[in-house]
Amino acid sequence: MTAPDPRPALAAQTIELPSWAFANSGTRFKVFGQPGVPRDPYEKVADAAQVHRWTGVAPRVSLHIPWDLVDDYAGLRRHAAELGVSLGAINSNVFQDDDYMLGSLCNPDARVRRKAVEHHLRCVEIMRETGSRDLKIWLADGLNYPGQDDLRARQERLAEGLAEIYAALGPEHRLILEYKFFEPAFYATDIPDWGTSLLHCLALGERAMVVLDTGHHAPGTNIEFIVAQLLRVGRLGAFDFNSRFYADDDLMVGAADPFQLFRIMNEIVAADALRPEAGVNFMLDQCHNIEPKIPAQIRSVMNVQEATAKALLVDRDALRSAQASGDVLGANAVLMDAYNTDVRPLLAQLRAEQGLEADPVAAYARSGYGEQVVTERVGGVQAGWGGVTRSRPRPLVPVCDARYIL
Ligand code: LRH
Ligand code: MN
Repeated sequence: MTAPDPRPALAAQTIELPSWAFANSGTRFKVFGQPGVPRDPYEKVADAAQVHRWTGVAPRVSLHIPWDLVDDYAGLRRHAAELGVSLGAINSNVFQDDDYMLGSLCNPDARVRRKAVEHHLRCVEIMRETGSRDLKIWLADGLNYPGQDDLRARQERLAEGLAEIYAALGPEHRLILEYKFFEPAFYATDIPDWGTSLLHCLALGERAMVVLDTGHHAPGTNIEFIVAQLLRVGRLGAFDFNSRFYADDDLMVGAADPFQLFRIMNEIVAADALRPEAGVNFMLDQCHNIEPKIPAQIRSVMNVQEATAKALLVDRDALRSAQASGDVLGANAVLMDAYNTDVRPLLAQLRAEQGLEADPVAAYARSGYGEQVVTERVGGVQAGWGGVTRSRPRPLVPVCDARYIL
């Protein structure tokens, strides 16, 4: 009783990268700039394409509006295609405008709620230009003090706003709703947990799905249980993968708790939800505050691949019979055997079969792309969580071994 060859499933796996991971990011204490950081969405997409170039499994880049505002989304889409990638989920942003101090879709002020709905309708228009399937909504909405607002009334306002946004989607689109148990609100968050997100998704319709960000749970939460439950009801739309030691640290996925990532991917494989047709969008949502961003994204993609490979090596027949016979230690041992398997040689072999270098991080370092963009990206304003960058597309001249002169 052995597990099937995991390579076909691994070769079919895709991981979507966040444009904002390539820009400057930080904490309330400091945002450190780094040399060569992109100055606009075109350069962010070019950096993301490097991750796909060396891993072969990161063909999509999700955008965040207005961080990735451009005049010509069809042009950005073409730019991405020329680099071998496509544009993924469109993330709305109703958490940085002064009007949203007391909330966006949940705000007591109808004018502000209107503004927030309009922003989402604009994001839906952008999805049509970028060819994106998912509208990803995370709301910072919440309260800092008991009594500040009516908890139930806010849910009614939220449902009303989401319904108008959902109605604007095309049949090819999905609304994916992210929850987070706290921050920036410190007393109550309007979408704090998977249950609240699921309730709103069920009320909206079948193309409304839950986003599970692995950094958005109270310490000690059994995240793989939530994964199993959402898959059971067919409402797990996407992951925002990252890892954390304390709060929403947005560290590299698998860095803080590789065993948790394995347990999550084990539920995915057990539910046969790794297949692209199963509709779960595996995305990263990370910030590389002090580490070089492109290698960190490459490492993160490799961490997901390793956890997935281990999950695919679980001997499901042996597990089922141990579980059925109440063999507690036996069942746990089946899982631990897979987890303790060194899958790096298998993944190196898979990359070789895909015409890729065995070690993507080393291959990227040898490419010289990192040094090249440092010399080229002189002047302009480095991108970050702040201001809007509008820029014209620049002529693209490919040279040998995949490096591009902008
Ligand atoms: C909120 C969040 C959300 C994004 C943002 C970049 O914490 O996880 O997914 O909009 O980070
Ligand atoms: Mn997230």
